Order: sequence, then structure tokens, then C-alpha cells
Amino acid sequence: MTHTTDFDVLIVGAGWSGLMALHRLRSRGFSARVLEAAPEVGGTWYWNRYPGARCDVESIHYSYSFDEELQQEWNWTERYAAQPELLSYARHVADRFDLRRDIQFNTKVSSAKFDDEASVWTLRTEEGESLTAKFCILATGVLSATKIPDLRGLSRFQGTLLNTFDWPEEPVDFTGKRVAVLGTGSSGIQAIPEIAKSAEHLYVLQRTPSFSLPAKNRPLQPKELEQVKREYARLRAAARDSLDGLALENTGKSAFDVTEEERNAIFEEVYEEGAPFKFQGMFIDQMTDLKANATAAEFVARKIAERVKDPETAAALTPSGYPIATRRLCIDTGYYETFNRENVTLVNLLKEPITEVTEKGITTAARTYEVDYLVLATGFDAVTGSFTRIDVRGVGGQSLKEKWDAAASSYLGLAVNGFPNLFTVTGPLSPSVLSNMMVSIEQHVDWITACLGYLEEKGIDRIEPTQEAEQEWVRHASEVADFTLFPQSSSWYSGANVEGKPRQILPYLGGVHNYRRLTQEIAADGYRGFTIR
Ligand code: FAD
Ligand code: N01
Repeated sequence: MTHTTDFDVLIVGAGWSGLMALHRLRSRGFSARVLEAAPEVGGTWYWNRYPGARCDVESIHYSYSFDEELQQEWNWTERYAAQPELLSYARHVADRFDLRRDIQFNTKVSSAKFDDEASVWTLRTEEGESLTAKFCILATGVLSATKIPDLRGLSRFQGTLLNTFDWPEEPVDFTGKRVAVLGTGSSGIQAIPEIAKSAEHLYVLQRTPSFSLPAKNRPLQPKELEQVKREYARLRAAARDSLDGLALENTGKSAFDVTEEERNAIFEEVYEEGAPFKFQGMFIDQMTDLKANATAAEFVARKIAERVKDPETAAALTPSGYPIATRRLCIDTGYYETFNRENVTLVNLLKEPITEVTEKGITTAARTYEVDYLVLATGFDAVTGSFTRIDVRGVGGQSLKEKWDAAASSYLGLAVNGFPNLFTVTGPLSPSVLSNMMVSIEQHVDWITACLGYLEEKGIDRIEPTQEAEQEWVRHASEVADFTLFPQSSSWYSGANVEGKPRQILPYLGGVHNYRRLTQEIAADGYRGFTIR
């Protein structure tokens, strides 16, 4: 018997994933509502308003392709769009497709429970509301569950505590202020040069150095935009059919098929181009062979030494002990040069670990740094965190968090055994963060929409991956990861940045193109690996 629900589908999150899911589902005649914790659309680009925030996939590719008029009418102004422009784009999309009428803002979902008998999902919110739907889509983001470090005394700090993820809406004026930034991943590396411009003094608290390449950001010229728009159909198709959703050129050779001189010339050209993802894939063995990888790492290390005047600071900024790009390769605008400024000090936490935070600042094993502002750029409980922070309960009251306590498991990163009629957009073990996210998000949303359409046409109420299919996918994803160098480093890609989190490479590394073909085949084969009834 079919039970009445408030909506056909409840979607959690109004970032790129939730916005497109709402549009697609509504277009197919489903009733849907989006529940969003923020007061605005945009997800990542609503929250991360810190100075310097911008994308690292070129704007023209980090944008929706699902609507021809949308991609023709929107004019990106910079090669790598800054956060305000990305947020404007999200707002434009919401208005253009009249999405806001089905989005409930300031609504944080605290639990999602499946009634096995009725086949109904009930979502409860922190605001005390309860809503039901036949299907639930978690579009909660892979980098949206912020991670606050467990530093002794943090709550005692009397200055202003800021977090890159949840930056104030009004710009922060650091003029004449002493500031400390904790964290030198992508967020810290983007914020540090901007904060240094106005702060009286900036202390950069670095534990693990990152590899960073110059962004070479620049305004986009109307002529190039026109050309891109003329060629969009071809460019988008190539991106969808590529390893990482970016269709980048590479040499097609091993790093050792060329001489050292030739190799460095190739690295130089791509470095100067400001193309980090191209850089990491220039040679086909760069991410699978340690020696090949080391050639790229050594090249970047030489660049750091050229960019930073003080050799001791340059050495402290130079990563070692992990293969380049197995932690997210960063892109920067003047990051290393920032350390040539008089008002900037690098604090090497490997030499002087933080002992506590006091009312006045940060104390390390060496000294106390008194500051007015402490900026946390300390990252995320990535890929799984936004899902497990909701109390998701499936068949028999099984908790998703508990299921994933030992290791995250899913079928295709789209669905989880024991949790019927639940979908995760760019969930664990899908290409997600190791691809152009826009390409992966569009692919997931279209796959889920087609799946729901299929179920409706066939009069089917329920879909759930089998345990066998899920186990086989987890095994396959791990086997593919083991073929690469990614398991050789500790990073959020593997859950290593969160205490107690199981270690496993969370994105699927088999390639966007292969993954797309496989998921299409599975659908065409009547949703192979799923139980439908
Ligand atoms: P999000 O944008 O994270 O949106 C999820 C939404 O769900 C949020 O609005 C959140 O408030 C909401 N939500 C979560 N939990 C709940 C809940 N319990 N109840 C209600 N609402 C909830 N990727 C790239 O491919 N290229 C880039 O250049 C790039 N740059 C990035 C820069 C930064 C600073 C960060 C943090 C990430 C970047 N990423 C990039 C990854 C980025 O997260 C994705 O590209 C994309 O924006 C994700 O969209 P989404 O809709 O899936 O998730
Ligand atoms: O987070 P991170 P992020 N004591 O996890 C340090 C995307 N993104 O927000 O490595 C001391 O990378 C931590 O040090 P360590 C992108 O995918 C993209 O910067 O644990 N230090 C590290 O230096 C990116 O990868 C852009 O030793 C502590 C930092 O905090 C992802 O989001 C911009 C600590 C966290 O780095 C996450 O980036 C921004 C502690 N207790 C984000 N705890 C673009 O450029 C943490 N750290 C597009």
C-alpha cells in the first residue's frame, strides 16, 4: 500500500547539488522540497566567504552545463572566479529557475528515519519540524562539515575567533591587528596573502606544508568567452568523457620517457600556465610511481626556494614525506611571496607544537604569540561528515554513522545497503572531490532523477543496493586506490585528519569517464546490484 507523504522527494542542501536536483525533479513532475541550514543558496560558496576564496577549477568549467541558455547567458569575469561571483551565480540559478519557492532556508536537518513498513522517510529539523517523503536525497556536500581542532584552552581565547568555513557576512578589517592563521591547506593558502596585506602582523601556524602552484588568475576577455561559448558543446562532452571531468592534455608518456631537461621544460610550461590539475597529470605515471612523482615534487620544491627569500623559511615551507598531489594540490596568488613580507612570520608547528590557547593568543613549545584574531583554516570532516552528522536511520533503525564507523561503504557513492530510497550526491566512493565537482554533481543528479523516473514508470516503490553489490564496489574502489600513490599520505582524502575516523581513500579513483559508463550500464540493465520492489 502506498502511503501519503508531504513530498515525493526531500532534498537536504541547496548548494550546486541540491539546486540542480530540485530543478530536475520538478521538471519531471515530482514534488520536492529542499531543506537548507543556511539563509541562502550556494552551499560551499555561501559559507566560505573568507578573503581570497575562489575556485581552483576554471570558472568556465566549474559551472552548470545542463541548460544551454544558462551557460550562454552567464559571463564569468575571471579565470578562477572568486567567492562573491560564485555566490551570485548560485543566486542567479535559483532565481532563473524559480527554485526559491521550494527551498526552506534556516532549516537544519537533525535526523532522517526510514519507516520500513510504510517505505517513508521522515526528516526532523533542529527547528522542530517534521516532514515526510518517499525518497530522500542528501545533497549535503563533501566539504561542508567543518572541523574545529581540539586545542586546549580554545574557548578561553578573548580575541576574535574566525573560521574560514563560516566567515562573517561583513568584511573583517584586520588593519592594525595581530592575526594568527592556523592551517595551511587550500583555505589557509588562499586567505593568508589577503590577510597579510592589512594585518599589523600575521603569524602563519603551519604543521604540514602543502604543495602550491601559482593560480595565474586573470580577467577573462570577452573574445575568449565568446569562443568558449561557441565550443561549449564539445568542451562539456570532453569533460564528461575524461578521467577527472576536466579533459586536460597530458604528454601520454612516463616521466622517464623524456630527458630531465625535457621533463623540467614541460613542468615549467604547465607551472607558468597556472593549471594545477594539468600539472599533476602531465606524465601518466606521476600518481602511480614514486620516482616519477618525485620529479614533480622536486620541481615545485625548487620553485618554492626561488619564491621565498629566506632559505630557512623556504625549507620549512617545502613539503616532504608524502607524494605530491596525494594531499590536495593547492593553488595560490602570492602565497610563498607573502613570507618575504616584514609583517609575516611562519611558525613551524613541527618544531614548536601548540601547547594551548590562552586568553591572549597561542602558546607553543617555544613561546606565546599574542593576537587579536585567531583564524581557523583547519578543514573538514570530509566526504562522510555531512551525512553522519545527521542521525540517519535505515531498516531496523540501523544508524548510518554506526554502519560507517569501521569504514564508509556505499554502492557507487550513490546509495547504501540498509537505507532504501536514500541517495547521496557525490557520496563516498564516487569520483567526487578528485574530479571537477560540477561534472560529478550533474552526473549524479541526472542518474538519480532518471532512476526515480524509472521507478515511477514501473510503479516501483522501493530501491536499495544489495549487500553483495555494495561490498564488491567497496572492494573495487579500494583496489583501484591501491594502484595509486594516494594511500601513501595522510590527508582528508583518507579520513586521516579526523581522529578516530577509519582510514580509506574516500573518492573513487577509477575515472569520471569509466564511472559514468558503468553507472549508465547499471541503469540500462534494470539497476543491476539494486533490489527494486
Ligand atoms: P555544498 O556546496 O557543500 O552544499 C551543501 C549544503 O548542504 C550546504 O549549503 C549546507 O549548509 C547544507 N547542509 C548540510 N548539512 C545540512 C543539514 N543537516 N541540514 C540542512 N542543510 C544542510 N570543487 C571543485 O570541483 N572545484 C573547485 O574549485 C572547488 N573549490 C572549493 C573551494 C572551497 C573553499 C571548498 C570548501 C570546496 C571547493 N570545492 C571545489 C568543492 C565544493 O564543495 C564542490 O565543488 C561543490 O560546491 C559542492 O556542492 P554541493 O551542493 O554538493 O555541496
Ligand atoms: O582544509 P585542509 P582546507 N593543529 O584539511 C591544519 C577544498 N578547498 O579547508 O595537515 C595544527 O586541506 C592542517 O594541518 P595538518 C579543497 O578540496 C579548495 O584548507 O593536519 N594544524 C592543514 O594544514 C581542499 O583540499 C579551495 O598537519 C591543524 C589545515 O589545517 C579542501 O577544500 C580552497 C590542526 C587544514 O587543511 C579542504 O581545504 C579551499 C591542528 N590541530 C578549500 N588541525 C580552492 O582553492 C588542522 N590543521 C579551490
